[in-house]
Amino acid sequence: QASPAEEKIKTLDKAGVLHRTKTVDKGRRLRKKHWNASWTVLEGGVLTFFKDSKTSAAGGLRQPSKLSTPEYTVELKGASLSWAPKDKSSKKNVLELRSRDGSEYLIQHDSEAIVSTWYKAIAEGIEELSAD
Ligand code: I3S
Repeated sequence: QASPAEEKIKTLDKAGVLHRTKTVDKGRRLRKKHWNASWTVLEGGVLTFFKDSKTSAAGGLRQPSKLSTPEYTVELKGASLSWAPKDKSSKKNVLELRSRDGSEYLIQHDSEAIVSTWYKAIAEGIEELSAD
């Protein structure tokens, strides 16, 4: 039987296409940003960025195709999330996610509504996983 925390985490599950780039790899700042549109899945407190955005909506939360390989996975436990400061990117609606292992990602979408929904789900996931 799932615990209340596990049940709460499930309600936060989410998938969609976002722009993202990795800026720090385990404490080491990367020299260049490479923004990519990426199929992104939040499931069970883990955020997965797939290599590309080619997806079938029918795939739902699941990995849409065996050809689509996860590029980065971020465990929300011990992570932190904020709106990125202006000096991190000239783009609008940018989130900054720091993982427990010291990696950082920028996450962006031109729609503020879409980014806000992700912000909420990720922030609540972090909170839920840090409570115990
Ligand atoms: O931090 P930077 O260098 O201003 O980031 C920009 C670069 O990654 C740029 O790539 P090129 O150096 O190949 O042009 C990207 O095209 C820009 O999108 C990056 O800046 P923003 O402000 O969009 O994150």
